[in-house]
Parts: sequence; structure tokens; C-alpha cells
Amino acid sequence: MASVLLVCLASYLLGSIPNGLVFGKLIWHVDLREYGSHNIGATNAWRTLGKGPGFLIFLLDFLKGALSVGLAEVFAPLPLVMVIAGILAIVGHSCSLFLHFKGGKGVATGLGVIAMLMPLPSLIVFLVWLAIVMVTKYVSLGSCIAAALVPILSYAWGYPGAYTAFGVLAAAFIIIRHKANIVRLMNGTENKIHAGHRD
Ligand code: NKO
Repeated sequence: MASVLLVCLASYLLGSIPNGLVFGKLIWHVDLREYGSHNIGATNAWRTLGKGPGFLIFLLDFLKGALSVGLAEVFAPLPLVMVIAGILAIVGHSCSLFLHFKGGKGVATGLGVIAMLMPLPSLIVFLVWLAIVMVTKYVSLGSCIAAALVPILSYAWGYPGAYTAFGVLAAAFIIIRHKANIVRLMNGTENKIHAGHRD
């Protein structure tokens, strides 16, 4: 029981680390919350700081999700604990202990979680995201559709019910976090992705 609680705490704390904000300020002296979409995620780092910074923030946020599930796999290897660790990492990223419970949208961290839980579906989810972003240039659209695909693929692959339930919850959470993006998509005012623009 103690190990379950420790894994949960560690996952929330890991998720809470605001990589985009910390590294943006530390290395590039830029507060991502003041530019572009005002989000602290990899997309806004790419948009505001450039491709390298965007990729770095993606990798660090991805690792938060992957590490959280990895910790559960080692110290409390039950499907339910693994998905709770994943959810807590995503929630930590979006409702960070260090940012007055504000934060990002949970996409890169979510990909880190599903990479551990369901490697092959996560690769498909990533490829679908990539295709949508390359064709439409709307990252938010790719993220919402890719997230919605997670519970469907989990179910189709026959993963434990807890994984599919995780997929439903995580997808709903991520889509809700994209509310402002969805409004902009419907108005035709959503930003198309291009690297290194500070506006
Ligand atoms: O700045 O509001 P913005 O335009 O930045 O950003 C919208 C964007 C926010 O997300 C990010 C992270 C981008 C990471 C890209 C690689 C991940 C692609 C895989 C997506 C599928 C994840 C679903 C996980 C569900 C559990 O959307």
C-alpha cells in the first residue's frame, strides 16, 4: 500500500515539473506564458523558441509520463496502479503543484504514458497526430483526434479494461484542456504551426 501511495505522489510531482517554463526561462530567458498560445507545452516552445527547444520540451514532458508508469511497473505492477500513475502525471502537468494548479494540456506527457502502457497503439496514435499536423498545420486538431483514438485502439487491441478506461478519461481531459483551441479552430483563428515566431 505504501508503495502505491509513493508511486502516486511521485507521478503527480513528476508531472508537475513545468519543463517548458523552467527551461524556457533558464536557457532562452523567455516566459512561454507570454507568447503565442501562452501554453507551456512543446508546441508553444517550438512556435516561440524554435524547433530544437520544441523538441527538447517534448522529450522532457514525454519522459514525465513514461517515468511515472515505469515507476508503477517496478514498485506496484498492477494495471490499475499503472493507469492511475499515468493519469496523475497528466493531471500534474496540467494542474501543477508549482504553478498554482495551472499548466499545459497533457499531450506529450500523455504520449509518454501510452508509450509504456501500449507501445504499438501509441506509435499509431503518434503517426496519426503527425499526419494531421503535416496536412492541416493545426497541432491542436492533431492532438484532440489522436487522444480520442487512444481508448478505441486500447479496446481494439484487447488491453485491460483499466487501460481503456484510462484512454477515455485521458482523452476527455486532453480535449477539455484544448477548449480555447477548439473555439479558435471553429472560428478559423487557430494558429498554424511554424517554428520560431514570437508574437
Ligand atoms: O500551443 O495550444 P498550442 O497550439 O504542445 O498547443 C496545442 C498542443 C499542445 O500539446 C503540446 C504537446 C505536443 C506534443 C507532440 C507530440 C505528441 C503527439 C501524440 C499525441 C497523442 C497523445 C494522446 C495521449 C492520450 C493519453 O496540442
